[in-house]
Amino acid sequence: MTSPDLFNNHVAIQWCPGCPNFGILTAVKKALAGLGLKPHDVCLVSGIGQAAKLPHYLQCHFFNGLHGRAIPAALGIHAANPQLTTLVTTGEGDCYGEGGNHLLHAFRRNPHITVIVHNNEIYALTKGQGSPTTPAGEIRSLHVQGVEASPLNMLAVAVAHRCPFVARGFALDPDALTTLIMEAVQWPGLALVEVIQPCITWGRHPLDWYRERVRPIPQTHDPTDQEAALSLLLKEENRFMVGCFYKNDTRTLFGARFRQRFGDATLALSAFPSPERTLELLQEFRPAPCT
Ligand SMILES: Cc1ncc(C[n+]2csc(CCOP(=O)(O)OP(=O)(O)O)c2C)c(N)n1
Ligand code: SF4
Repeated sequence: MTSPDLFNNHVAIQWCPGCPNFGILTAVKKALAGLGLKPHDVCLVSGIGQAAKLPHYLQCHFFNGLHGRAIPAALGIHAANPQLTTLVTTGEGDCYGEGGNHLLHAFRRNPHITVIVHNNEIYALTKGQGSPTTPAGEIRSLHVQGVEASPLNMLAVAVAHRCPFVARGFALDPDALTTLIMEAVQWPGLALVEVIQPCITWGRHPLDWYRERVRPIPQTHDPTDQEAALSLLLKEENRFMVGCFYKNDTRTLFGARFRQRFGDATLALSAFPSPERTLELLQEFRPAPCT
């Protein structure tokens, strides 16, 4: 165990005061420290959005990419250096909307990375438009007659595709979320942790509305039972149920297949060219001068 304070940095936080994203930030720091990790062991990857700002507020490696493109970047980072603990922090707009395709294919590839999805059911950064999880009928700035499409149930999709670890947490319960993230990071394979993250600025309900609805998965649930996990997730009344729905450690890892093909050494540690060779390589990409 290390100290969560090791992950503190001095960047001014741009979230609204009191935003539940602060609870997720606390949980991520505590989980990394609880696993005995130090900042140089960790790489956080994100796209664009309020959730995607989380890596700015931690002392560790990070890559802030384009909207929706965190997963391919994380996959590349993990392939290049599997010794890094790689996590994606993202909003449901970023990850289920613009980047939904990448998440679906990550279910197939099964890299050992953890994807934490802050689900506030809207695009918060761009001022509260409907997102892939907004309840149908909810009126939003661009959906003046209510959202027509039905919300995406990505945890059910994940279980259907045997994503190795599928869980839901609550941003207002950072202790339980810390435990979930610790287990997710350690789990061999892709881990999807969706977090109920109310938005206090553009959301429709006060925080107590969520506190009254969030409840744990029944203790009798067996998370190794795929059909039982799906059956819980397919019930609309369980959309505020938190805990681990599904676990599976039998699938081949992306990293194992990658190493089988390219050898044991990691790209980052063995294949780094010298600075001189790097300049030569870059030169090859320079456009020829116009004639
Ligand atoms: C290619 C592209 N499309 C759209 C945008 C505008 N945009 C920025 S963030 C965002 C949505 C963020 O929503 P979400 O991922 O749910 O995160 P939140 O802000 O709610 O935490 C959108 C549509 C963009 N930056 N780039
Ligand atoms: S707009 Fe919503 S999600 Fe964004 S920082 Fe404010 S409360 Fe949090």
